[in-house]
Amino acid sequence: MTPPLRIAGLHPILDADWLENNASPAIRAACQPEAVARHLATLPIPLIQLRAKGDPARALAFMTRWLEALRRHAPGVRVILNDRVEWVESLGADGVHVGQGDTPIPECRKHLGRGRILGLSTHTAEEIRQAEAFGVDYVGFGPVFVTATKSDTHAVQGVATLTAIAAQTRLPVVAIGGITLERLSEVIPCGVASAAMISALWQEDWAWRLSAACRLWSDSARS
Ligand code: TZP
Ligand code: MG
Repeated sequence: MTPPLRIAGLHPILDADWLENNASPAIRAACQPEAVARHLATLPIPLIQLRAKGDPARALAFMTRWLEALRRHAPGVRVILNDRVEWVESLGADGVHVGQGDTPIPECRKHLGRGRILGLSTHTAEEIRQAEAFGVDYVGFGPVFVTATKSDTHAVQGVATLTAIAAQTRLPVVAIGGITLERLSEVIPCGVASAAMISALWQEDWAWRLSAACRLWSDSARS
């Protein structure tokens, strides 16, 4: 039987550009797959996304390395790939997250079958309506705040738009873009299922940051 789709909570993205190029040497040294995977296994994190733009050989090496560590040390965490739907089967990933200009959704679904997760980046209410018709499992929406991690982003949406979008759609919404631990406290009350984070998570003290972000989610669920 297909396991129920659990995506609620923190949605960490392991981004090759950040982890291998942009972060400081100290951060790069600190963010090692085995240690990260072991810590993830102790947290209520349902899924993690691997993102590697550019050179396919480098992207494949990055995704393979992280997937191996995650499968070995955090087998309960589902792993989805950004863009690379064609590698989901061969790498044994749990799904894919695509953007508006990537492999079309019907084609992705054909690759994935029903049991795997399919997420789509959206930036407008119209794109979300289309996503509902396509039958994706969740929509990413953003950038909520200014971000330096992705240069070709759409206009900043803000929390008021995020709240309106989350109220309008039956799909789980994953907020993304410029979300720090402080801002996570503003994003969670917007009615989103999840929040994706890159640069504010993967710092030297990533273990503390992951735990703190999870605490914010669980505190909000209790209140
Ligand atoms: N898509 C929209 S904004 C963004 C992506 C991949 C980057 C998010 O990174 P950060 O560091 O959490 O702002
Ligand atoms: Mg993409």
